Amino acid sequence: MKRREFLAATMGYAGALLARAEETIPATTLTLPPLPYAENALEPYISARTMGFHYGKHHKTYVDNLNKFIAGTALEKLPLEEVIKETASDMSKVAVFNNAAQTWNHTFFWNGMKPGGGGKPGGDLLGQIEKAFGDFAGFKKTFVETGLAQFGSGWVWLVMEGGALKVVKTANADTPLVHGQKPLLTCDVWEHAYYLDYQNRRKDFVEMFVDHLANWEFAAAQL
Ligand code: MN3
Repeated sequence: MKRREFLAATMGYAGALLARAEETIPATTLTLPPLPYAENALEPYISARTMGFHYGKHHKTYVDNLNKFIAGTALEKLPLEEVIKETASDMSKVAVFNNAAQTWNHTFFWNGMKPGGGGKPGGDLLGQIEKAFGDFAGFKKTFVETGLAQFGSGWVWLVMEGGALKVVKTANADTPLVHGQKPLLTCDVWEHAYYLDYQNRRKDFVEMFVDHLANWEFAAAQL
């Protein structure tokens, strides 16, 4: 599909799409985005060794593969989010989708953590969490249980859908972006995210994410 055909096929949100397409770096020049902190900045909760593999190898490979797959196709002119939406329901492009979505999911994950993060958010976001989950402890319980309930590789997310916050899980590369949900925060529950530091203890890893690393300012900024 040519770029103009794609735009024509998506006239429903063409205004926003065109505006964003002009602002966003085209996927042709997609490079591994820099981490928002040093590789050792999340220690002792996530080791520099894990970050070295997870960011430096796993995330980089998704970016490299994506660039390889879209080179010379109509997709290389599109911003990353549009590549994801364009390929989400096309089984012939599942490898492109997987690498595009994993590229996006990881960048979102890194930005959703910070040294000295975790604990309760403030302001309007806390109010929204209390409305959806009763209290912050209710949110944490739901987030951890949902992360544990994801059988095999995937992600646990805090999302906004239909004006309410929800916790959802996705398998493998799947992302709320293609399910009409607005992601606020995510924790990677693929084994590569925690195995070097937590071995099989996924529950400890997700609890640690909420208690010590969640970047609530980033989450609030998504609202
Ligand atoms: Mn990962």
